[in-house]
Amino acid sequence: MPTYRPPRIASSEITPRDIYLSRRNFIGSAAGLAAMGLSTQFAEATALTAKPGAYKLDEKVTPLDAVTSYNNFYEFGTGKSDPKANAGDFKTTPWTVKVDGLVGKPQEFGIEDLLKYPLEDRTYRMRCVEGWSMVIPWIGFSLSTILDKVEPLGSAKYVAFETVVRPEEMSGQRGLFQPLDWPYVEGLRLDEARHPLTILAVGLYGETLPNQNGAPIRLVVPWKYGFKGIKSIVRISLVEKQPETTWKNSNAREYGFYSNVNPKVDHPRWSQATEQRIGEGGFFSTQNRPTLMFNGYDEVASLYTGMDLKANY
Ligand SMILES: Nc1nc2c(c(=O)[nH]1)N[C@H]1C(S)=C(S)[C@@H](COP(=O)(O)O)O[C@H]1N2
Ligand SMILES: [Mo]
Repeated sequence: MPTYRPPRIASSEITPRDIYLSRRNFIGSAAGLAAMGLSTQFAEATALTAKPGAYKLDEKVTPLDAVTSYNNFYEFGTGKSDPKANAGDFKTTPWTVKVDGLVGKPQEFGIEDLLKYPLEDRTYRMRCVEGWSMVIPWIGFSLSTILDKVEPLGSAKYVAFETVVRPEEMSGQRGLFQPLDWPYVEGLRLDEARHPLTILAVGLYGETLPNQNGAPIRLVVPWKYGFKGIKSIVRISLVEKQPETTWKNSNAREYGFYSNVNPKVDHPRWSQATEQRIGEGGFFSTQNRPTLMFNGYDEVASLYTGMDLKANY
């Protein structure tokens, strides 16, 4: 695992959230922000209106600061603080998501249209395969909303996802050391993709996604390890065979296709029985909670009836 380095904080990032929010209300323009010495990226954060989701969680949400400063997004570097430090100039408009493959009506969706979908607040427990967890108030809509629009054919059995490749803007995609093959790819079985818990997130904490969290649109599958939640998606394809996935390609012994959170199946190099909830007891406290089967989302168990979840890790 990459070791933790203290965040390199740009001056544009030290504006407290409340000041930023109040300024945003009366400074409409990027020019105005630039005049105040603030990065224009702040001009792009937009408030989103979401109705309360069906999935309320009675757990303390992770502080916004931790959600946006302790990330995995290897396109911007392998350190936890790299995404926040390096994703500021990533351009998330214009943006389109192509949905193709085994569908009756392939379509390209503009992000501006996707942001108009009826959005829901989906506060989910999230668990990284590395052993840390957060509770994140996502804003998004069911992935099945989009799947319905393109009309999957009977032959479609899986959904494949792809992240943008843009070395000009993504520092982790430049240089000699390439930690992963690009594009970052992920996949779900069609029934997992259609499960009502599976969402495409476009925001968190009431606003559009920060770049480091996968702007402008990313997958969230709360009963699976965090790496299934592919960020900055440009393509979704309906396919017949189990698609390739980045971490399985990188190390198939350690990372499988399913990657359901499972306290009984250890990672070859560490236990998965417990986890460290970020923001509780400090970043460096020992793992402080038992990990729950399916991350506590028992309602997905029926998707795996009759499957050996040790063999299908
Ligand atoms: N494209 C892309 N998506 C990605 C990753 C990545 O490196 N690249 N990291 C994954 C991992 S390991 C985790 S734990 C989550 C972290 O999401 P968060 O930063 O929003 O908490 O993003 C996932 N999605
Ligand atoms: Mo992760």
